[in-house]
Amino acid sequence: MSDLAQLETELLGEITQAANEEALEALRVKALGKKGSISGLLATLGSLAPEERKSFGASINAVKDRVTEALTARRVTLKDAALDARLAAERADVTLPIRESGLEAGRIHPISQVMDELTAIFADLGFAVAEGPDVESDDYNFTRLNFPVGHPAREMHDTFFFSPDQKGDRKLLRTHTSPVQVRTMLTQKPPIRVICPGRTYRCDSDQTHTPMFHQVEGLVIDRHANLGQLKWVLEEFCKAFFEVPHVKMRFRPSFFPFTEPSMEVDIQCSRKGGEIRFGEGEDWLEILGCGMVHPNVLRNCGLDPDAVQGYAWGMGIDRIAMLKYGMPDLRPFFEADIRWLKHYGFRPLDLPSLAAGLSV
Ligand code: 2NM
Repeated sequence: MSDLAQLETELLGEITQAANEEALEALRVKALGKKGSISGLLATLGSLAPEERKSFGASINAVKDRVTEALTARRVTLKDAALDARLAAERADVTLPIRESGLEAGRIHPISQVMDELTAIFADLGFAVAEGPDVESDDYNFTRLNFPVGHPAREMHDTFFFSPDQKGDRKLLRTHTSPVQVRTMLTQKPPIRVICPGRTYRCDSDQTHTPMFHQVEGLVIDRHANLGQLKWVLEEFCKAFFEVPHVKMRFRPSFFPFTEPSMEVDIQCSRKGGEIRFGEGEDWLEILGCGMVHPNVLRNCGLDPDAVQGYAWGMGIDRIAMLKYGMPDLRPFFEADIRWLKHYGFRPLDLPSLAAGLSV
């Protein structure tokens, strides 16, 4: 076998054996690169006699073509094999369960849930939701609500005051959501039907009180708004909220500066084995305060007590959330403990509605 034929056999053999694209590239350089074996043979042509040069040159070029062809063919084979290997390694198992999404892992806080439930119930009764700022003026939080300056009822609210501004005005954190009702009466024309859920603040902290808590208050202003309607609204609310067909309620005389007459309302319940049930039993539980809006409040809010009257009520959201969902302690509400929220929280897409059920 001639040297040329032997070189060709060797190269073609090595090319078929090349294990990967890098090895193949090394072979290409070894044969066809500047210092490669075939390039070396071509460089010797110059020293040959013309007729010899012609036939040997043709033979070398033929070998060069076949080696190039073999390189190309092997490269295609290796590329295909590499792709097959990658596809096999990266194969997705479409039968695996999907990863839990944030929507599944997240929970709605019981206070948000109860606010959504309240809103659904009162919206069904024709009430709109009104909101206002947490930072209020003394005027809206107290004076217009018939808390006279220097009246002891002001001190009972344990108010958080801000430092006075240049004009000597002292802002405060609202101690109830009633200033939202003041704002509503000042800007809307009767008939008015609103509920005002939101954050409220009092400088009080123990087993049953947190300095920030949540209230919902309701207000109806109309020509003939009366106590009979108030009782009906509150009974309908309690039945819907506690999800029972009947409730018994007890209205006891009380005092609030902004209502006259004023009442505290108890709901009948049973307490067996540490569990509270509504609509049965012999025990009473206080759940809210209410009354007819005081004529002074109506006047202070631009309304004529001889033309319209109103009823209003207020209750603690945190407290009714604890009652409804059997949460024994108030403090975890504000501790952001993910384990507590997993236990007591609600799923984000289970929105409360009267048609689908308030709490699923
Ligand atoms: C309560 C109890 C009774 C009340 C009164 C008013 C307003 F602005 F109309 F005068 N808002 N909220 C009210 C009445 C609140 O909470 C225990």
